[in-house]
Amino acid sequence: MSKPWGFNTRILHAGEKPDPGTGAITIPIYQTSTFVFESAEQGQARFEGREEGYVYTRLGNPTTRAFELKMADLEGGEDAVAFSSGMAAISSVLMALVNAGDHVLTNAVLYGSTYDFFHGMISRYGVSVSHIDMTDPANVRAAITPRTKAIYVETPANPTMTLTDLRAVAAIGKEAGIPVIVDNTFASPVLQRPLALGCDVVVHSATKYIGGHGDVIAGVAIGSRELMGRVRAEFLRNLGGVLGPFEAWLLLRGIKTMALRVWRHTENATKVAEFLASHPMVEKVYYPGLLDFPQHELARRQMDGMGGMLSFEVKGGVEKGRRVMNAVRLCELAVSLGDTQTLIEHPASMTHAVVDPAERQRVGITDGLIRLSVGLEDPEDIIADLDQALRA
Ligand code: LCS
Repeated sequence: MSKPWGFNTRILHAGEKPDPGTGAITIPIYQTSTFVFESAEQGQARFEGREEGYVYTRLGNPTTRAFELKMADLEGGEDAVAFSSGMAAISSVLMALVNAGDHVLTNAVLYGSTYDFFHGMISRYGVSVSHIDMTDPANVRAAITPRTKAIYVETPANPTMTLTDLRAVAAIGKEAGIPVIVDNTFASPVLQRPLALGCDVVVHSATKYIGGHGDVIAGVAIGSRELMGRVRAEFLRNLGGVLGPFEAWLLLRGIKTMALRVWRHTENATKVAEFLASHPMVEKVYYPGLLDFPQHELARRQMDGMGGMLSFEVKGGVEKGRRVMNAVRLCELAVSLGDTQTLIEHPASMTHAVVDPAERQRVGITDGLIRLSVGLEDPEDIIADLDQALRA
């Protein structure tokens, strides 16, 4: 038997074949809402799942399917379901796993809307949530109750870069029979593959490093055939957060350079983090690649590289931070991340404004924290821009 393809080969070839009709090397954008049946019997057979084939784009589409198959392959899962956004993927997977009366555990630091989904929304449907410090995996075991039905982890966490030991939490989940869901957005499958570490489901905001060009909003979930089948048949079908074929095509285009981009983002972020760490106006830098990052050893164990995201605090707090964000000329003042360009933003007033201020303080999302998504520019230019902004 021949050796299985490497990751870089699979990025290009998994899930895609030249179009059988025309030989087109890139998959066509099947921009259609519905698919014509050859007979009434065939229509019935497709609805009953007795015959493979497409029915209606909310339930499946060939361009979207190619993206799903590629993501399943790259994350090492049995199947994947694509969504119209990362939030659609996260909410659909969670709703597939819990019922009224159940309990969910999450790590303390989460992307703002994810926090709001757990804290403000899912509780209205009778599901209780505990946000706990997962930097010590023992806290996870201690917080499990007989009603706990899901353990949800974001690592590295947005925006503090706090890590969770995925192998340890996966083992605890396995022992208790509770699925572990990991938001792998910050690392991308280039740098971290949670399923290989024993976790059960991966979710992504594909808006970020997967698309990579700042031109699409999308999400994807990867996991067992059984769970993904349920997620598709109930939550994609009935809640309807479906990815459009054009967006799927943009993702398939973006993903071809994902490894090249993510490694360059990592190289640039390392240089920027080292620069910031030595800058007299900077109080603290949060980047897993720095030797003094408290979880640096864990980062080296579970990630192949440290990624393009970092955050930092300037001396002089919120006011000085605001001056820095208003003084940048190259870095773009914008939320989102993983784009080609460097993006700078203020979590407390932007991405994490929905998080209760006391909770933000408790988990380290301070008012003076600035988040940087380091782009693909020449690193010297990013550094020069930050330097002039810090001195302004
Ligand atoms: N998970 C993480 C870790 C995220 O950072 C985001 C979005 C989402 C999920 C949701 O994905 P979406 O629905 O937007 O595709 N994070 C954003 C951020 O930090 N700035 O703007 C969006």
